[in-house]
Amino acid sequence: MTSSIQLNQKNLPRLAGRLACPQYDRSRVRAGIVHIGVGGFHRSHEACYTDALMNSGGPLDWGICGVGLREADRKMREILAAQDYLYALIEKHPDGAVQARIIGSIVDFMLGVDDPGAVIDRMAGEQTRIVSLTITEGGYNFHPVTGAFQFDTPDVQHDLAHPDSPRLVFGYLTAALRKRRDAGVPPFTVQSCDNIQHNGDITRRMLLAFAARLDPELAEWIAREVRFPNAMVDRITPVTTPKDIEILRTTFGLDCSWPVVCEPFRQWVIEDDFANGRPAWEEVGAQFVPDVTPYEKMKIRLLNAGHSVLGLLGSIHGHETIDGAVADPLFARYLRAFMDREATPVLDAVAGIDLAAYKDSLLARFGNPNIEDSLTRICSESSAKLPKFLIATIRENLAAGGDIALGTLVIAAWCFYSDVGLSRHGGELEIIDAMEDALHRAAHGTGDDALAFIRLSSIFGDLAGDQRFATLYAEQVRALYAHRDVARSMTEALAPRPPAG
Ligand code: CS2
Repeated sequence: MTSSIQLNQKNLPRLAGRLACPQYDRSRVRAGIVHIGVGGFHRSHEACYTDALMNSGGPLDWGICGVGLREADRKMREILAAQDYLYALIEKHPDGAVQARIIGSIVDFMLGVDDPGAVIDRMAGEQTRIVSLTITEGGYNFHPVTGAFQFDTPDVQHDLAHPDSPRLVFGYLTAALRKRRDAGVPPFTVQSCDNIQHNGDITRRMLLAFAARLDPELAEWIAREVRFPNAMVDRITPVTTPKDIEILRTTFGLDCSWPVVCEPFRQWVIEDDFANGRPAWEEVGAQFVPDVTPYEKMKIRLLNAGHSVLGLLGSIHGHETIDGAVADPLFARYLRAFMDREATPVLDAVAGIDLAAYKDSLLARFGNPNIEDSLTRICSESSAKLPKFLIATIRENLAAGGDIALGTLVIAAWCFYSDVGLSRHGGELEIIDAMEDALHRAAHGTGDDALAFIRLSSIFGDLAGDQRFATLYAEQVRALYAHRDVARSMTEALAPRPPAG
């Protein structure tokens, strides 16, 4: 390849000979969607489906205006703005094949931290018919145990005091919906794309709790008029590395400062419950169903929990990536046993889905050696993920007298990870978690009180009071601290146990 070409709108005709580019006239695209939280996942998923739909000749009024609410989103905005909001999507196949294409569905990007009023106006404008969200599991602001909206945080207090210049998503949604109601404009649909079971219902409940504090009448209007479809979203999207930018340059002759990398697989199952129109995403592979419950539970309790199982146990064993962990026969066996013995018994049957085949496919996807999904990414924000991904399964098995040994060891590993923070080889483990201090403090008490970590009630609720769980956990955490050998602990947890009494 001679020299690489900078990614921007003007250069698209020259780039078209090097890789797939948008086939539609981007100057005619109107942003019917405002998306809050433009990270890797949005760019590999919703933005990609939407680009595919416009490529296939679909209408151009469902483009995306990206929105970042935090200062940390500035870098993404600046990079995308310099590229006319274009970016490259790199699909990495298990056999080493790499495909890249340019995604053109994002056509604007606004930063709430710069001008909250402008973002609210954009959301309130008639052209916006969907506001979609990837704000991470922690962004929904519910208490992990009680599920209640948490009012006692500085940001929420700020938003209640300054409803026209909010910081959090619920402040923005409330302000924009108020404007629409007052102007007689029909509301937008609020579409969550995060890994939370009943993500639409939770968004609705949180928004209503917040809005009711500000204006009970508005909350009633929202409850009546706004739709919040539940959805299951899926595409493994590792963190982009400098190597990926280099691949684009050397293989495709493209300069893109922040491409997104993902696996070939993608899935999106959505409840068809939109108030103000929607793109025909089913034409490009999304599934619309009346009830997404069984799909989302299956995905969260198998895929996301499976990631956490490999992430926490694997990190302290010294693995660095998901594929590295599943290439280790003990970890592959452990993951499959966790899915079969503990996760599957508490799942509901999904019509038309063969769970055994689904689990096989997960092992194959995790094994894709080119994705190199780092365990640091997987373990980040475990305090927001584990209650939904894994602790829920343990609770349901406790209630049903099911097996819990494999899941419980993951909690013991999480304690060790949060306290000692070292892998078997002495490598320092990076802990990225909004609750990092609390986790560390609780875990650090383990030497004096084996149950110290699980007494962290904001995560575990009253689980420390469950005799069967507490006894097993104490035994496992003590053994882990004594031998510092997670493989030995895993082998023990895999051994058949007498049935729960
Ligand atoms: C991962 C997810 O960090 C995590 O929790 O399990 O980001 C996962 O890769 C996606 O949900 C895949 O769809």
